Amino acid sequence: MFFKRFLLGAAAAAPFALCPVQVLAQDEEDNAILTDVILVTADVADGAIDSSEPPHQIALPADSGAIAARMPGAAAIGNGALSGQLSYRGLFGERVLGRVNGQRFATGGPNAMDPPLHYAPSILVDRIEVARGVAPVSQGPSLAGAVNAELVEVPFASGSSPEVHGRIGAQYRSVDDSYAAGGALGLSTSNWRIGVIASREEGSDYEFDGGTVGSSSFERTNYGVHAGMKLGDGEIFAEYRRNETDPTGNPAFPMDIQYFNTDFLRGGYSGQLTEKIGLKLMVGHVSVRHLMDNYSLRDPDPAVISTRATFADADTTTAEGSLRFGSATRNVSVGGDVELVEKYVRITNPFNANFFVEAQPDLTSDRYGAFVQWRGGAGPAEFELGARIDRTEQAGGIPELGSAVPMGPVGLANAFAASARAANDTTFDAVLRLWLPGDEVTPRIMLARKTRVPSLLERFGWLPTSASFGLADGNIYVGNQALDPEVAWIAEAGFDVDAGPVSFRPTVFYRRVDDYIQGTPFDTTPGVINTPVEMVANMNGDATPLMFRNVDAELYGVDVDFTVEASENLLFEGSASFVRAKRRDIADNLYRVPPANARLAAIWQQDRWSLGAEVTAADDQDHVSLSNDETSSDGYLVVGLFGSLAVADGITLDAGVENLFDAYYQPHLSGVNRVGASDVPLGERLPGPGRGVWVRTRIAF
Ligand SMILES: [Cu+2]
Repeated sequence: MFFKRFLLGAAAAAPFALCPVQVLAQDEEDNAILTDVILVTADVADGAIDSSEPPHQIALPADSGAIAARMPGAAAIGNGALSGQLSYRGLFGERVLGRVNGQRFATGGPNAMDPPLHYAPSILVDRIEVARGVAPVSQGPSLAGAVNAELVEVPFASGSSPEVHGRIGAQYRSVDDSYAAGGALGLSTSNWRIGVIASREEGSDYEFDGGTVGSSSFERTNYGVHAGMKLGDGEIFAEYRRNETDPTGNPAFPMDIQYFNTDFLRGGYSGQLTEKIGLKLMVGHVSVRHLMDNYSLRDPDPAVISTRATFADADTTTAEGSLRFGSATRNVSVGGDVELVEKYVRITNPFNANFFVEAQPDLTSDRYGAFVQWRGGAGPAEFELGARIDRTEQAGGIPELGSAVPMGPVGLANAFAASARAANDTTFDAVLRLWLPGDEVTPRIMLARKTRVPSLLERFGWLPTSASFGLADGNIYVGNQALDPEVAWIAEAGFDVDAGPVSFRPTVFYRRVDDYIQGTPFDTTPGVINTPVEMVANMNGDATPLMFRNVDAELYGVDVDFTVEASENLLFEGSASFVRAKRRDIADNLYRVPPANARLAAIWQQDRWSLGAEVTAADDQDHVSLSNDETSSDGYLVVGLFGSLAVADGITLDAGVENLFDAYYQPHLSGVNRVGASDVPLGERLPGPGRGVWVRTRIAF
């Protein structure tokens, strides 16, 4: 389709082929229906993958979630330069599954300072895959959507002689005086491959029309090694990768990142055992070590007694395997997966060794799952039908507290120690997709039941704190061991038009979430401090704490993306999204739901260069959550300019101007400022970046 022409024209046929070794042929063939793929630093699209390529149009944000947020139905939750979450059709947090190189893992920060895509620096991302609607059951549990970032890798050699491969990118962006550099380099033959990846990013506090946003700087290093060897009709692969995030601001949180030292290890096999039997195996381990505090990066310093440094660890061990019987488009897959998670959080005061609190004392969550998925056809219709079952067993340890901790928290810790500290759930998911492949129009429907087991924090957060996986609403939350899993009933319908110069893909959806987990007033007398939880919360600055409880919600909306090839040289491309999200049990809206928004780009292209402009617009958002004290926001319109030049074979130069008119705008999903020393007032929604220029080069060989 047209995207690919634009892509190839602009990139001048750079030779670095995609290497989808972890993707079986089936996934490629069905990809256009099941998955949206955004190429990020990839230069040549796989023929079978329907892909779009926004990064010619924007400065690569350090946060690759912000790239995924350009897809229809998606939006970016802003909690810091490296802490962005993907909102999909009105839901975010742990309701949207995030993976890197197909690997599931638990993030470390109790406030999601490291959401999954924290570990996918844009400069290292080959492509981002966003499941259209919901993910197939074969990808494991995920309530409301799934995103996977594939990092650059060295491919097998195309010929019989050894080859050196490299893909390197570098960018400068003026609005935060940031640079990013990184890539992959390695050696391969047609039978084996070995490569290293590395990246370094650094940026200062970003500017807007009105000054500088305090505590918004960032710093991150990644490096790793990967290897693969052909075995039969498949590949054995292994990878080690390390992420070192250095001091990075989180203006929407009470603390900033001091470090994330995170190791990723994975290995496995993917291939065909016989012509009709495919096998996928993967084992992995991820270990997160994290420190955050409320004084190193931000000013003014807190009082000595309220100075905090919090350590958080998360370890995840995964194993998954599946067999596929049949051909690429007519088959049955069966598989099983195990995900073992351990979490630990310890709050300290660096000025007082006797003040420490184990807010998450050795929490564990062990999940065992199995699925069956049938890919078939019935007359003119194609379908995918899958079901899965998961057993999750969660438990919490006994918190230790220092001698300087006041009686209030000590009492809550004792009460938690005396409680059950354990919960088990069995959940069932099912997904049916049906589509009628046509020459120009492909109608499609999807029906799903999806579940989400409460997080360890939602269940075992015994200490009232602001930790809430990044809600950043200023409320103090406490966990609830009686929570039930969320159950979403999902229906969507749409069609894909691919008619010569025009493509057009609208979808309408409805999502009914039973037992939706939401913070609700702790007791029936909110504001009257008559319980130990309210006393401790009040000491921490919130006299009206919320407790995670099961409520009921519904979401509906419509989104679309399109391209129009107006002439040989002129392309229009864009997307638009609308979602409405409400509680069903009371008259309130869901929290942090994007307003109606749209994006439209016009691109003029020649063989070796292209120039364009992009407009991003959002409506006011007045449907805000009273439960989360959310404020409404105004609409805005932001314009950017961009250009791309194929300098030589494999060398591309991109440049642009962001926010051309230096508009002051506050994206609704941006957090609220909590940093005193900032040109943004306390409590004000954080503005988007002001005017700036950026330049980027990519080299592939
Ligand atoms: Cu943190």
